[in-house]
Amino acid sequence: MKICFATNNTNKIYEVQNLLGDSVELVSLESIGCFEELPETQDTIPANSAQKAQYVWQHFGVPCFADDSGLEVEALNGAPGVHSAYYGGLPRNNDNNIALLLSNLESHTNRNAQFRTCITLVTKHGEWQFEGTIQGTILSDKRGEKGFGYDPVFMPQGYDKTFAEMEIEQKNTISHRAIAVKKFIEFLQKNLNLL
Ligand code: ITT
Repeated sequence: MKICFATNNTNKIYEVQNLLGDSVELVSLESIGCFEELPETQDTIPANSAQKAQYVWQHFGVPCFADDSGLEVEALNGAPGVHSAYYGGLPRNNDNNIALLLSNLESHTNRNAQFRTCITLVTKHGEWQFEGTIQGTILSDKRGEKGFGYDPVFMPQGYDKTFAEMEIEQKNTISHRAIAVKKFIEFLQKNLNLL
C-alpha cells in the first residue's frame, strides 16, 4: 500500500514512516514525478494543507497527505497563522519573524498563543483532516537554542521551558505536529481499505 507525503522535507517522511510501521509505504513527491512547487495560497492552515493534498491527488492520482503548521497568537487575532514561515519578510528568516512578533506584542499583556498543525489525507474515497494544537505563551525574550521557528519564545502550558530549551524528543512527544500525526496514523491503521 503506497501513499505520498506531500513534503520536500525528507526528515518528515522518515519520521512518519517510522511511526507507521511497514503496513503502508510512504513515497516522496519526487518519486511520483512531482517536481513543481505545491500551491499554498489559502488563508487558513487547514485550507492550505487541503490545497496541497488535493493538488497531488488531482494531478498525479496518488493517495496523498499534506501538512501545514503555524503559530496563532490570541492578541494578534490569530497572526502570524498561515504566514508564520515568512512573517518577518522574504526570504524566510526565524530571527526576523520573532523580532516582528515581539514588537507587535509589545503593548499587549495577553501573551496566549497556540501552535497548530493540520494534516489532510486525500484518496479516491474522499478527504479527511487531523488537527493538533498546543497552547502556550509568548515570552518577551528568546530562551534556548534547540528546535526551529518560534520555539525560543514559545513556552507550552504546564512547562517551565520553551520549546527551544526542551530536548527534541520531549518536544516531539507533546507538540502540535506529534498530536496531529498520532491522530492521522491511528486513522490510517484502522482504515487501510481507504487507500
Ligand atoms: P514545509 O516545507 O514542510 O512546508 P515549513 O517550514 O513551511 O516546512 P510548516 O508548514 O510546518 O513548516 O510551518 C510553517 C512555519 O510555522 C514554520 O516555518 C515556523 O516558522 C512555524 N512553525 C511551525 N511549527 C513550528 C514548531 O514546531 N516550532 C516553531 N515554529 C514552528
